[in-house]
Amino acid sequence: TSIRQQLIEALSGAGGEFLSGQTLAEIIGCSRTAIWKHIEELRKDGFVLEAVRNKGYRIVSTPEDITENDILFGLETDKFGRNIHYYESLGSTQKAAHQLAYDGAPEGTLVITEEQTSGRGRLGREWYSLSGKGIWMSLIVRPDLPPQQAPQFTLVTAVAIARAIEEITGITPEIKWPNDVLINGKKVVGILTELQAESDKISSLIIGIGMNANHEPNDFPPAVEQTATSLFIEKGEKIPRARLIQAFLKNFERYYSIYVTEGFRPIRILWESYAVSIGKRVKATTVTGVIAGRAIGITDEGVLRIEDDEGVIHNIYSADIQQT
Ligand code: BTX
Repeated sequence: TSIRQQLIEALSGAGGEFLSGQTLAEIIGCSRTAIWKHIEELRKDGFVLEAVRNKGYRIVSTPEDITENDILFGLETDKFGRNIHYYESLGSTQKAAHQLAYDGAPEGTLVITEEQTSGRGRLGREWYSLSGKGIWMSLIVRPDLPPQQAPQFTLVTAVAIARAIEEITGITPEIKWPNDVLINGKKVVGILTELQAESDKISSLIIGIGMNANHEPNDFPPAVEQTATSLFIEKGEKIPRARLIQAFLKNFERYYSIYVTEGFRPIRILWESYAVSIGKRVKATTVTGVIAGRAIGITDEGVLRIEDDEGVIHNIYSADIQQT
């Protein structure tokens, strides 16, 4: 076995305790410089390793780990992600979260899985959720708001995701109304917001997020290989998924609180700073037909505005958008 592999095994076997560079060098039978070099390599590959002088190294998480403890360690939120349901495999985290919400799970509850066997997108579409490569999760939110405001949460979520991706990878993604996050024009994240409502009040929102984190190019099925990408493909380095989840939860908590206290406007401004289609010609396919024109922005309600060639402004509540 390689030094790298032995190093991973030694650190993982230490059960979260520190091991000094000297000890590691002795166990593995190499120089301390070699240990140090491999520690740096592991960091680049998404391992989170804590180094403390006089104590040595300790493994905090591997790029593979997204269990409850991996997410809780270093999580900076008060509420979001504090209650985690982790599964190795699920049909859909949406389905599991709906049931939990129905049974009274508190706001901030997160359902997360390594793999989805029937991950879903909007309108019954499929969401490919390969095992171990992505972040497939659903968040339960219980805002004290009327159901009409539910779609705005897709935009709040998109902004929180864009920020988290920036923080973790240094790449600034683009947002495509209403629910796609793109890098270099390819889809890296999809968002699905579903509602449980009483007559005039949201009882819970189930916000589903699918992030392609560590996929390699041939991990995508032919149906999406031209249109999908992953953070690993774009960045060239493995993504520590737990860190990305933490960054998302922190940003979501922050923007959610801004939204609830100050309204949608500040979110709209942030959202527009990431938006790709604004100012461009687009084609919106809605359930009632196709509208072509220039996307001029979103309203304070989060509704997309398109000005057609006659100068008529259309408010788009739900559609698929293509840039033309
Ligand atoms: P959407 O309807 O906007 O996009 C779905 C479309 O995106 C598919 O028809 C396909 O063309 C493409 N697609 C499918 N899988 C991928 C992928 N992995 N990467 C890029 N493109 C893809 C978007 O719906 C909302 C997706 C939400 C997914 C999350 S995962 C956790 C939660 N559980 C669940 O079942 N869904 C949500």
